[in-house]
Amino acid sequence: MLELHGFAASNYHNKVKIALLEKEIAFTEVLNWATKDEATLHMSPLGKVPFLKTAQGCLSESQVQLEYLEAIAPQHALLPADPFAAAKVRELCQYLDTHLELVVRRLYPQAFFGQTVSPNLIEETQKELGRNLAAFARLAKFSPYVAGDQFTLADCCAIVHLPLLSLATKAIYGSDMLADLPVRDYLKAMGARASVQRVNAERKANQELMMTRSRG
Ligand SMILES: N[C@@H](CCC(=O)N[C@@H](CS)C(=O)NCC(=O)O)C(=O)O
Repeated sequence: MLELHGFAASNYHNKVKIALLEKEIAFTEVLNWATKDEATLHMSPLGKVPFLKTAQGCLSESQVQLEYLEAIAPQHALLPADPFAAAKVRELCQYLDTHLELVVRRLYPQAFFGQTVSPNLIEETQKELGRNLAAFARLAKFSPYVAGDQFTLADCCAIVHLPLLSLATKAIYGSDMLADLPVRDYLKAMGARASVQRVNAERKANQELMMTRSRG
């Protein structure tokens, strides 16, 4: 059986977990806090989570894992059959992961972990996010799914990244940089899905465990 290694408070872990649940693929979760021990680096060379352990070996990088799941289990397709429409979904995934999440991630130490981020970086990040969000807004459909009328891999990314973008920008800039997009309604609708309900419940439990760990 497939093993998903990581922790349930991680947005990238949850991106893959939503896809596994939506596709009804059997899997077990193995807790790994993104440690850098030799055994983990053997499975995920940067020590990042999630990584997926298969009968043939391990795969790091969440997007690679989603593509693998789509290839081995075509049921409950998360990519449209039309090659161009599928490429548009992949384009949205890349905007969400690379141009939004990876940029806003610089703010997490201050927004969520009581550390500080340099004022220069805070200013630079605001400019970059402004530009990248305007670009994302040109691609995102929210009708009702992020790529259009089908639940896709892009929703697996949007459901886990957009709440962090709202929270972090509110904490650092005093206003939600996603406020002009229909993100709240979108997330509310996605929150009705069984996959998302399970992921959110397990995320909350794992966040509490994280707090206990950091105190101890
Ligand atoms: N590009 C990676 C990003 C994964 C990632 O950044 N995971 C975080 C947890 S949310 C992590 O492992 N952080 C620890 C580290 O970067 O060493 C992916 O898509 O899987």
